[in-house]
Formats: sequence, C-alpha cells, structure tokens
Amino acid sequence: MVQNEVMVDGEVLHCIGCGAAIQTEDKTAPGYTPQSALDKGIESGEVYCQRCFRLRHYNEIVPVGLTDDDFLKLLSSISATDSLIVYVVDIFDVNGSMIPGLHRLVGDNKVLLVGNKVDVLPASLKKKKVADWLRQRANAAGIRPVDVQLVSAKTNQDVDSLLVNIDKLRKGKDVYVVGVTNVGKSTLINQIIRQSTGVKDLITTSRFPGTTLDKIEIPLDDDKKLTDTPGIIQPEQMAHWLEGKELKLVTPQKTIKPKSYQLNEGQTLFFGGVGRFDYVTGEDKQGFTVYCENNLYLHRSKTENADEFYAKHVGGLLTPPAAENVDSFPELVAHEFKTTEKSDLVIEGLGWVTVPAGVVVKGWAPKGVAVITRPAMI
Ligand SMILES: Nc1nc2c(ncn2[C@@H]2O[C@H](COP(=O)(O)OP(=O)(O)OP(=O)(O)O)[C@@H](O)[C@H]2O)c(=O)[nH]1
Ligand SMILES: [Mg+2]
Repeated sequence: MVQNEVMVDGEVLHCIGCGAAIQTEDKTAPGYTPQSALDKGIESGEVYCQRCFRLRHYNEIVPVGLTDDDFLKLLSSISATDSLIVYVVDIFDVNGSMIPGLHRLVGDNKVLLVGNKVDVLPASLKKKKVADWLRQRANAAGIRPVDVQLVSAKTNQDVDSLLVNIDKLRKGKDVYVVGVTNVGKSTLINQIIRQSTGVKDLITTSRFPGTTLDKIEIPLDDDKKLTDTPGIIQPEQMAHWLEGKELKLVTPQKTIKPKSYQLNEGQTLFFGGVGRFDYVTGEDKQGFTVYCENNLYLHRSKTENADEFYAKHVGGLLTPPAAENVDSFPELVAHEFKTTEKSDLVIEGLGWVTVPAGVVVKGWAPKGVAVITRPAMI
C-alpha cells in the first residue's frame, strides 16, 4: 500500500506523530512528507508527515482513513503477543467505545480498563459509581478487566497512579494501548512520555476521529515498549457524524455545569439538532437535570410541535449539524424508557438527563447512536 518508503539506518522511517510510514510521492496517502520537510526532520531527529503538520499547527484534517480490515489486522496481531492491554474508553461514550469482539482479540492477555475524560464530570458525580458501571458494561461485552481506573489524560488527573498500576500489572511485558478512535489514547501516551522525558505533545492528537494511523512504539525502562494504536471509527460514535466545529459544540470541553429544568408531561428539550429528550408521561413540575457540553444550545418546546419544529430549524437554530451537513446527518430515532428508580437517560457521546423514578421518557439520537438508561450517577 505504501509507496517508496523512506529508509533511515536500514529501517523504514515512520512519522512520530501518527505512526504512518513516511513517503514523498503520494500527497493523498498516509505519511506524505515533502522532501524539504523530510530533510529538515531527519536533521532534527523528529519527522512529522504533512498531515500531522497541518493537524498540529492549523487543526486541519486531511482524511486518509484506515479501513476496518487494517484495524482488525493490527488488533489480531496483538492477540498473538504476551502483553498487558490497556483498553481506553471515553466515559462519555461508553457504548461507542466498545470494540466488537475485543475479548477474542486480546486472547489470554490481561486487560486494564481505563475510563478517560474524567475532567468533564461534575464533582458531584460519584467516581466509584462510574467505575462500577464501566466494569458492568465491559462484562456485558465479554471483557473481564483485571482493574478499572478513571483518569483524565488531558488534565493529567490520576495518570501517575495509572502508571504505577500499569507497571505492577505488566510484570515486565510489553503494553498495548487500544480503544476506538477519539477516546484519548494518544493524549494519554503523551502524558506518559512527558512524565518520563519532559517532552510535550510528541504524538499528534486531535478532536477529529482517525488521528493515529499506525502503531507508535515508545520504549519503556526495561527494553520493553508501550505501543499506541490507531482507533477504529465506529458509526455508533456521535463523532462519526460530525465535523470539526460541530464536534467542538457536542464534545464536552470543560467540566460540565449541570442544568436543571422543571418539565411537564408533553415537553421536549432539543440538544442543538443532534439529540432530543421528551417527557412523555408523569407528574407535572418534575425536576430533570441535563449534563452536556456547556455551550450546546438547549431548546424547550412542546412535544406535539417538536417534529415540525425540528424539520424547520435543524441546521439553523438547532445546530449542530451545520446547515451544509443537514442532508447527510442521520435522522433522529426515539428510544422510550419507563423508569423505576432515579435514572440517567444517556445519549452516547452527547451526555445525559437525570430523570425521576416512575416516569416515561424518550431519548432521541442520530440513527445508530445508542440511547440507554442506568441508575443515576449522582
Ligand atoms: N476532556 C478531555 N478530552 C480529552 C481527554 N483526552 C483526550 N481528549 C480529547 O479527545 C480528543 C481525541 O484525543 P486523541 O488522543 O487524539 O484520541 P485517540 O484515542 O488517540 O484517537 P485516534 O488516534 O483517532 O484513535 C482530543 O480532542 C483530545 O483533546 C481527556 O482526558 N479529557
Ligand atoms: Mg491517537
């Protein structure tokens, strides 16, 4: 697939930002680097491909997508190794973070489950509940992690205790960091590199799905290595359907400020144009609390007018999606639940609404994106 690989000291040269083999021929293929930039990079000892250069300096993505096949091949090669698997999930998108068949792919290797992006959770949320819930979700997918840990790769929260744990669990073996795209694998590894060498942001990270393109190996103290891997892009991830600016409005950037609403039966809340919540039946003036990106526009309306309102305003008042992407954005699909206890209705990748016991509610998400309920985390 890769043409005219560049060799240095008998080895294929890889981009340190995304792992792709460097080449100077095909501008549209992974690893493309203009000759002049390559010469400079070799001289300085740090070669970044043109795509990484653009991502790092201009936050612009050049799409070169990996196929599911490439991804599965890479994952199955891990099953043949004797290593510790660090499986990173986005606590904001647990369903979208599940790798189908991971339990088969990792073989007998131990799995340490890491819930990342804990910085966006409000302080009132009980971390232990979140960790227990993560473990349950992993078990339901056939994965039996030896431990579950919550961290924030971005703010460096609990990364040092994760490192201690990794060192204890790996017992002198190699470490593979796996997970679907956008969960923060590379951000986490950058923190690990920074802690041991002081070098900042070595690997390219971005809010766009599909940033890392190939394995990136980082040496550990004992001749073993820690490997970053590309994440598969899942149609179940909200991020799959959104572009740069849209993603920024949907993905929580900072600690979420909960918003409380008193709703009556027959009222609807829109989350921009990417999600919707209906209070179907229950007593009037019930309290509902919304947890989502602080800058996402929430709009209250009557359920009876909601369909019409959405059709009229999606891409305008109700944005994201942006006007130009409305046609390719999937329709919103309703999922109905009756609660028996105080629960969170979770729209994966978007956030959740804490709802009282004994009500009927509907969560709407783009077709394919999961909506679930769980016992309230707060
Ligand atoms: N709020 C928050 N955002 C994070 C955290 N870790 C990563 N991110 C953001 O999540 C996005 C994806 O991060 P990456 O590290 O590129 O994700 P990845 O898993 O390596 O993605 P691929 O290389 O595509 O597989 C970026 O916008 C990061 O800034 C975190 O702990 N908290
Ligand atoms: Mg990455």
